[in-house]
Amino acid sequence: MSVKKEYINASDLPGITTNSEGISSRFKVNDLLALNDPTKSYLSPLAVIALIDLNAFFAQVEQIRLNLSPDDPVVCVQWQSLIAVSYAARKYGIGRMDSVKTAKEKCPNVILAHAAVFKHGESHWKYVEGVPFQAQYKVSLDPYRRESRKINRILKQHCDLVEKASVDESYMDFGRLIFEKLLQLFPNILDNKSPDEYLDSIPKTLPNSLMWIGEIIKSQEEENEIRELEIRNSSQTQLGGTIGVTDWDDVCMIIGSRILFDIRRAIFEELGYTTSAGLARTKSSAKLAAGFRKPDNQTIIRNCSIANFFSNFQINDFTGFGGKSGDEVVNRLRVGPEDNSIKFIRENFTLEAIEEELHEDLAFAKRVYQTVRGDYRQELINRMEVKSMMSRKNFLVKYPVCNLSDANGWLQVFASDLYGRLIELDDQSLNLGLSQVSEKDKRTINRPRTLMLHLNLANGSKFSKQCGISVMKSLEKCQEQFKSASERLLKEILEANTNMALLNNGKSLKELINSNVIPSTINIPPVSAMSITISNFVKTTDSNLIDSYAESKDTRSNLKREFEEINQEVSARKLLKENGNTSTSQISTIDKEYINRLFTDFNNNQLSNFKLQSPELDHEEPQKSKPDSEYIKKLFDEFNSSNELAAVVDKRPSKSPPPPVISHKKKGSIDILSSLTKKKKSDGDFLQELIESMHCNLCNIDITDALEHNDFHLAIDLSKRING
Ligand code: DCP
Ligand code: CA
Repeated sequence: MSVKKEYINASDLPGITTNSEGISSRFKVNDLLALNDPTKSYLSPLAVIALIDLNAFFAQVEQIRLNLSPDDPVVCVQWQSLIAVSYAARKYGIGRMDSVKTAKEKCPNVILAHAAVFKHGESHWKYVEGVPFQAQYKVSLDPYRRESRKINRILKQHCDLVEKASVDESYMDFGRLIFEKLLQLFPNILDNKSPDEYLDSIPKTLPNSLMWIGEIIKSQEEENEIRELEIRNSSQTQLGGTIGVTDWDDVCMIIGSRILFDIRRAIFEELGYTTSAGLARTKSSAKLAAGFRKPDNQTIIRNCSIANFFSNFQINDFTGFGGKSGDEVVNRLRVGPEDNSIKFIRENFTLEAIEEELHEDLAFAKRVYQTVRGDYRQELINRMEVKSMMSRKNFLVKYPVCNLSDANGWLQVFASDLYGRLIELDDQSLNLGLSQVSEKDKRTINRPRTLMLHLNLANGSKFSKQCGISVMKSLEKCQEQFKSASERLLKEILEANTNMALLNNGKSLKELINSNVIPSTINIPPVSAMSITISNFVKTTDSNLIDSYAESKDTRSNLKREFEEINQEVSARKLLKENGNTSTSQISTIDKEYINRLFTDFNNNQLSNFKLQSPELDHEEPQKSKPDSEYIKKLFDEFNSSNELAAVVDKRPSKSPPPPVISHKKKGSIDILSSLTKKKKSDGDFLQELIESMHCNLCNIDITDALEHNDFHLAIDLSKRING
């Protein structure tokens, strides 16, 4: 039933008459109680699982964004291809296989809405007029993910157990909602009964608040009955009549059909999207049901109608049987070309017989047996198991990437794209509605530990290189790390595998970088495709993660390398100044702003340290020395304020008088820089001393993390060199 239609007020109708006469219930008290337990409800014979699927999802998002009507023939476009086709456009025979050109031929008024895009070098996607130039842009799916999150939020407001199956599909387990409603409508249902006892049969007439909503699939017997009635010229109504309600499983489905409609209606009213949905005992049946009457409808499969409903499908239509595995089952179980594979297997094979045929995989054999009966029970998973994420672009043959700056610009785009997808992953992990998951588990987040860069050159050679990356809570920091790590890998691949000197007047990549040549003038062999893949995800609770540049050896060495690069920048800057060149435009990437950001991040970490230490948030967080953190925070405050002044000074016109001397020392504050003028031991000795004594003589404080404190001094040293 369409969410745009008002449903008939069930209270105005007579209660549904059931066919329970003389039939005792097949269900036990335990089956009903299981509904109230999210870890068991999917196994109950009374289970009610829904699947909601958005209609022509990307096209609907674009239609609503552009303030168009559902009757406008909108298609969502990526370059010259269609990625989603609205139902209004489908009326013209347009499908996903069409191109922009053929779609226009079929419907000259077709509305082409191009997906949002990242521009080369930018970290934010945007919508652009017309079709963007493919060589300069990469499509972003962020807007659809964002809408998907809004939809899922609504689902979770209504239902405690939601599994997001794809960008526009979610399963829901209605167990608790149905249990509650059953007890409300039938308050005596559990009276004086032990868990192993059978439930009473359902009443002859159901309360008149209960009515079926949607397309209720009939059983074979019901269809036969209809045919007979038609022959006798009787009229049929969609309500009651031939839709048998014989036991509590049917009552559960009636209640579920209303819950499902209310959720679909909420999505429509709050966001404007129409959906198609299915309701059945298992996920796989609900999935088939959702696709049965599209768009804007819901299909309900009572247990008695499973077999009849399945006659519309073949085994290959079930999730997991689509490819070779479905064909294998058909071949191994000798399904004839004329047979309906589901019916054939159900009627000709016992479980033992299937196990015999598929003996090398007994679990799969059992799955086949259960699937053809609509009884393959799968638990709803409330989070996606991510193994890896890739962001990639194939460059047009005419426009390969030919210089380092161009390549780095795409790495920026990939890093931003992955960042957007990690936000979505966090959102899923942190907003779980699963009541069986403990509060602590609900805060589990996923972070990648490995980054791999793939590089395809136009001459056909392919290279890839990976590196470890630090696990950090801040996704912004992850994004920065993706960018810096992939840029580094790119340089390493180029250095090791290509003859950069040949393309750059005899200079190696190292020489070019060291002499601060502008990256856009550093030629690289033409690149035809490039991607970043993040993988090796680790699960951790968000409170366990305190980002720190001293967190791992990896980060520490990254930091050191970055500092070295900064040093090179500084020397170059000095050199330029000494040579009377005041222009800083040749000095690339890492500069004071970057260092400032490092410091700000460090500062924020210190703050988040404090927050995470609050007992109500996490008792297990190892306690850090508060005075130490406070002291370090103070130092950074001072650094920041002095640096702000320095930044102002830097912006002066080139001919203005020299800047006033700025004192870093504030009244009552600790003089960091003067403390650092005390001769510090060599870095290695200093760290060793910190580790042994857990005390810093320079700051005169006890420390809890020697590595972190050492890096703090590294940073201060650096700041002194840059600002001093
Ligand atoms: N999608 C895509 N490329 C594909 C398949 C899908 O980009 N090959 C995107 C666009 C779709 C969205 O995923 O809008 C959801 O995919 P569906 O298969 O659910 O298709 P639609 O939602 O577009 O249509 P339907 O109403 O048939 O579900
Ligand atoms: Ca869809």
